[in-house]
Parts: sequence; C-alpha cells; structure tokens
Amino acid sequence: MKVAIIMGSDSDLPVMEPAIKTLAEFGIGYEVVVASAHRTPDKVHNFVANAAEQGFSAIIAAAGAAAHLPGVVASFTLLPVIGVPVNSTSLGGLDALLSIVQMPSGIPVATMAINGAKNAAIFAVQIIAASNPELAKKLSSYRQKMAAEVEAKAAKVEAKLKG
Ligand code: RP5
Repeated sequence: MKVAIIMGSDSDLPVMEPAIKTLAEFGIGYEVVVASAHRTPDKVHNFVANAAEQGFSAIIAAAGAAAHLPGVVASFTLLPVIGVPVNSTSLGGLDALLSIVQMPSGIPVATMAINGAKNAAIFAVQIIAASNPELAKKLSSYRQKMAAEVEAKAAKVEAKLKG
C-alpha cells in the first residue's frame, strides 16, 4: 500500500504536508517527488511511467499557477491521479484549480479544493480501501471519531448558549 505525492516545486511542500501526515496516520506508505511538468518533464515521465510497477496505488499531484502537472501525470499512467491546486500566485489558486479541474474528456484528474492536501490523502485512502477491508474499517473509525468531535463541540456551544 503506497501512494506517490508529486509536487511541481519545493515551495508546494508546506501546503502538501497535511497529505503526508494523513497518509502516515492511515499506515499508507508514500514517496514524495518534486518534479515539474515544464522544468523537469523527463523526471516526471520517468517516475510516473514506472509508478504502477513500483507498486503505487494512486498518485497525488500538486501544482500552482498554470498547473498542468496533474494532467500530464495522468497522461503517463493508468493509476488514479488526484490533483491538488496550490495557491501560489496572485490569483489565489483559482488559476491552478481551473487548470486541473478542466481536464479535457478522456484523461480525468480527481480535483480537490485549493490547498486541499488532506482530502487528497483521504481520497487516496478511499481508493485503496475499496479493495482492502482492514483499511475500510480504519476509514470508518476515522469518520466516527470526526462525528464524535463535532458532537462534543456542538454540546459545548449548546450548553454555553443555554447557560
Ligand atoms: C508551479 O509553480 C509550482 O507547483 C508552484 O506552485 C509554482 C511556483 O513555483 P516556484 O517558483 O516556487 O518554484 O510550477
């Protein structure tokens, strides 16, 4: 069980740290690669073209600006690609969001929210969990824990407003 995280620049790392942390929490192995679709296209190709045989189950691809990296990654592999638009320009990430989400028909990229690194990791976990009952159980517990946290906060708010 492992997931690749490719980012277009080292400057994307702070945004992607929640993805790394979340994969680790679920016990999923990961490899982080900095490779740019326009500055180091050969590196992107070499890594992605071998990713399936290297045992990766999904690829998270993060980029900012005219973010073609996730689409290029998707073109080199049959693995599911999860795109994370990074807010790294004066357009606040909207440029990257549109570049990633508007993939032409035939080569999809599952696009997360701007800076949505944590959801990218959870989505990768869901992909693997579809054929891994043990991981599915962990996901289910994760959701139950989230629900319990929301309930605890709700109870606090309600008590405060009553009191
Ligand atoms: C994109 O350009 C990267 O993904 C990054 O979000 C943005 C800026 O890159 P740097 O100039 O910081 O290397 O390719």
